[in-house]
Amino acid sequence: MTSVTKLNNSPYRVGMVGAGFMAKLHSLSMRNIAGLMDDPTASFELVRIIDVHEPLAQREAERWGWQEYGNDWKTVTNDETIDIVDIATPNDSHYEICLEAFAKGKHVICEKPLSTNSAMAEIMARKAVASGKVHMVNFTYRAWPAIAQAKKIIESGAIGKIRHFEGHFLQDHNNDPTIPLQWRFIEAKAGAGALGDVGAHIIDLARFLVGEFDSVSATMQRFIDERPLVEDRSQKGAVEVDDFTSALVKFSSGATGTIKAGWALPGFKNDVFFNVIGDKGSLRFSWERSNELQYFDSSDPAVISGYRTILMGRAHPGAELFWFPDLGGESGVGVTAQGIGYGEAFALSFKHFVESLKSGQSTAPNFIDGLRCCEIIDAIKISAAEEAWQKVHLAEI
Ligand code: SOE
Repeated sequence: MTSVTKLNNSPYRVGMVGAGFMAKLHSLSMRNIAGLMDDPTASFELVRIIDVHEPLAQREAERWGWQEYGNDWKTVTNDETIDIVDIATPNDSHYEICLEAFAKGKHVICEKPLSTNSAMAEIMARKAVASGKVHMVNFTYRAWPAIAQAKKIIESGAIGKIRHFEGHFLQDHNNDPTIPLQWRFIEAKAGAGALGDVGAHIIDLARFLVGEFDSVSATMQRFIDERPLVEDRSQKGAVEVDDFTSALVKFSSGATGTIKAGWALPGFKNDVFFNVIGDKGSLRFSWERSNELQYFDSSDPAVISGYRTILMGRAHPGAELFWFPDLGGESGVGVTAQGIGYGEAFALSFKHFVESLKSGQSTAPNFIDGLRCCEIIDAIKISAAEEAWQKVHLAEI
């Protein structure tokens, strides 16, 4: 006898605002995370997607199975049946949408950077905390297995007291001067250029792995001053933001660091890189070999002293969601490492979000982390403008 049963689960109902590139990655993650986590309670219902350019919203709805699309984000925040507002719009619009979402009792996930400046981010973080709802800023890379494993090794004390953090996030795509003057090049809309777009991630990772920033000394450069206008490519308009920012860092712990953020540096396709150097060992990571973590242990005998490469697989945080099953061996050594990539990174970020939703605690990178990142970006901008060390102001939340 055949049988067909209708599933009776109650997924989290999501409304997404912003149907650009990030919508693809968020949709992919939300559609797949319950299956990957093997947890039916981790499922999302893609209710409505909004974009001011409605055809974009329609396109994503048709491709990813959003039930409805539109052009007014208030149809998401005002909808009582929606649990979660997912925001992936230009940075200057995060503030208004987030505040309205919290006012209407929604959980919120917001793309980075949280806002264009720390004054607005502070208000957003206060509202998020006061709302009692789950809030997350999508600092994707924290959940990445090699990076989560690096954090575990640091916490275990294996590399000892951290002396120095060297980190960068470098890309080269914006070295193409024919790329038009979209919102990321306008300061009022983006807050910062490479510093806000990719620098936000390396700042977050520096905080995640080492701790709070005390002060910064920075330089900012722009390589391409004008770009074709989006509306009329025969005309040009001024780029207002950085193409490359580098900063010396003093952490509150006494450790020092360097961070660099660039998006017009030939040869760097998408390199999230760090080297965390402690007094007993070191850790090294590069997105160009993103399934590997390099670990150096000073206590190794001299004849085998050197970095070892740990290939990420089922034994490492998050990687166990993917591909080959646990075969039940007891040693834990016979695990597979088939490899994962950028799409899976977002799925892992949504795993963090689901865990927060289920516990009711905003344990994943939250709006306070988003605020701290904006405070550091502001300090870097001031330091570069004044050509002086700048203390990072940490608002009390
Ligand atoms: C584009 O520079 C971009 O997609 C960023 O916006 C992301 O945050 C980063 O993960 C990769 O590069």
